[in-house]
Amino acid sequence: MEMKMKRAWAAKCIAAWLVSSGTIVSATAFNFTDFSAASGLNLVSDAAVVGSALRLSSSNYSRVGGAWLSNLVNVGDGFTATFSFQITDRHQILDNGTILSGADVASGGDGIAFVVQNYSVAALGLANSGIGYYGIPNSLAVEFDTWKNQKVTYCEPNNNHIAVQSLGTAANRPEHCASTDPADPFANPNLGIYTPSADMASGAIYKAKIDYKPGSLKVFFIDMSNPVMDVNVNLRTLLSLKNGSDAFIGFTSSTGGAWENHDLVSFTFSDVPEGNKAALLGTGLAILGVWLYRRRS
Ligand SMILES: [Ca+2]
Ligand SMILES: [Ca+2]
Repeated sequence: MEMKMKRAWAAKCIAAWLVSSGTIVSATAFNFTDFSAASGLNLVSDAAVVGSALRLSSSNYSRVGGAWLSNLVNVGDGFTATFSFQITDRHQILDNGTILSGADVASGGDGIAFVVQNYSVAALGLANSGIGYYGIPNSLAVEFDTWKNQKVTYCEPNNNHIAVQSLGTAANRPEHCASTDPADPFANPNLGIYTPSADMASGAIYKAKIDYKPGSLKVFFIDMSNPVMDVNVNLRTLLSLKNGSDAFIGFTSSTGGAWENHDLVSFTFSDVPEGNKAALLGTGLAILGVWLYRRRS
């Protein structure tokens, strides 16, 4: 066998082994370094491209918007989604009607959510406290919440928290505890909650990452090496996924009686989670090493 053919054969063997081993079944990747060309995204309601950013909801009273990858993606075997966001131009209306802006605003609202759902490519939940995911059935949301809702059953810790929320195939909800109100009963939708030290609505650009493998959904914020949460969840059993593995992924956002711009600055997605990529590379290099060793000897 000639050297070129041998190399091609070896590459095919490695690729075939990786696929048959289940280490990698497919590789779907999206990379939005900015949103000046937001093709492949389905924008809903208030969401719009503004400059090079994707403004999920604008700095106006009670808005709601969403953006979804136009096609279903494989989430069942794991994925990594990395994104950055910027929240600016906070406002707040007082009970007497006075509108505060700039440094007078203690807190804008209501935040941004990364959402996995198998409901609709045009899915959108409620504005105000709902961050755009409240009411979306068959979904899991990672909210970046910038407004403390006062209703006691919301169990909001503060105006600056990250939380993982799901009620399985039922309509999602933003509360962080189970309601004891018999007129408003629901199971506890909160799967994990964390308060970062950085003010998420400071106007700075913040980076976040969701790294999921069955049994482990890790949330990273600012520090891309150490997760702020690691939630034990299996999307295949929690949700009803298309063909057992597929869902829509995207973002939702809302404002209410306090408002601000919620801009998505960048977004990358791969249906091969980072851990598997490292294992994939290591295994591929090991096989290549063995093949090269045998060829030389
Ligand atoms: Ca919340
Ligand atoms: Ca809130």
